[in-house]
Amino acid sequence: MIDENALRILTDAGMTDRIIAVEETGSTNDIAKQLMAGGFTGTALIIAECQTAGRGRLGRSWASPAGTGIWMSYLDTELVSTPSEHFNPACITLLAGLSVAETVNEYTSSVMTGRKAEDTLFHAGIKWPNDVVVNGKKLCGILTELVTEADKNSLIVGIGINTGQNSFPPELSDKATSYYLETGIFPEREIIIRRVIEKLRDYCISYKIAGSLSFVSDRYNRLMISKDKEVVLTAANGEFADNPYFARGITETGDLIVENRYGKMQSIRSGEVSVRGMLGYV
Ligand code: BT5
Repeated sequence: MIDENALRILTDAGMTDRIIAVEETGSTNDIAKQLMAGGFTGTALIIAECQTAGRGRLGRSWASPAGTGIWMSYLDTELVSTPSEHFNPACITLLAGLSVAETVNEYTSSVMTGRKAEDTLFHAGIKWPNDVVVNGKKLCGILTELVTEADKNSLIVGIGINTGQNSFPPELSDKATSYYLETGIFPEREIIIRRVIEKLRDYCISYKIAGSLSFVSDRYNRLMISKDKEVVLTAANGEFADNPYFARGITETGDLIVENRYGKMQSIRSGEVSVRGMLGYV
C-alpha cells in the first residue's frame, strides 16, 4: 500500500489540499468526480492500489492490477475555474506526460549511481500526445478530463504508471512495459508520485500564467520520440494522403507540427488524429 505519510510533504508544501489513498476503486478519476459532486473545492490527489475499471481515452480500458503501478488522479477545481479561451485541457495532458518522463529519467539517474554504465540506458520519451514510452513500449498513459458544471470548470488529470509488473497479458505484452521490466528495480512509488505532482503543479501554473506552452516546448520536443522521424497519420475517415510525414515538434498550443515530403508544414490537433511510427506501436 502507498505510504500516505511519505506524501504529506505535498500537502505541507501546498501542492495539494487533500490526499486520498484507497485499496481498490473503479477509477480514481471517478473518485475525483464524486469529491466535486460533494462540493469539494481546491486540489486533491487520489491514489488507488488497484483499479477495477481503469479507463483510457475513447472508452478504452486501462489495466491497473494491485500493487504494480501508480494509479492516480490530480483534481484541481481552481486552476481553470472560469472558462478561458487560452486554456486547453490537451495541453495539460502534454504537461503531465512531460512531468512523468522527466521524473522517471531523473529518478533512474539517482538510483543507478554506482551501477555499471550499460545498466543506465533507461530513457523515457514521449509519444505525442499522451504516452510515456520506454524502448518502444508504453510505461504510462494519461487521461485528462475537464468537467464543466454550472459555468465552473474543474480539471482531473488521471495518470497511470506501470511500476512493478513482471509480465503483461498477451494483448498488452507487445506494447506495454513497466519500470521493473526495464530496470530490474521496483521504484519507490511515493518518490515518483511526489516528484510528478510537484512538476505537474509547477507546469500547470506556468501554463496558466503564460497562456501557452512555449516555456516548455524545447524540453518536450527533446523527449518526443518521433521528433524528426517518419510518422503515419490516421484520422477517423482514413489515412492522410501524404503519408508518411516527419514529426517536427509541438506548437505553443500543444498541436503536433508535421511536414510532408514536399516541405509543407501542417499542425495536427490531439484527439483528431492518431500518430504512429513506421514500425510497431511507437
Ligand atoms: C491512456 O489511454 O493511455 C490513458 C490511461 C490513463 C490511466 C489512468 S490510471 C488513473 C486514472 N484513472 C483511470 O481510470 N484512468 C487514469 P489510451 O491512450 O486510450 O490507451 C489505452 C490503451 O493502452 C488500451 O487500449 C491498451 O491497448 C493499452 N493499455 C491498457 N492498460 C495498459 C497498461 N497498464 N500499460 C500499458 N498499456 C496499457
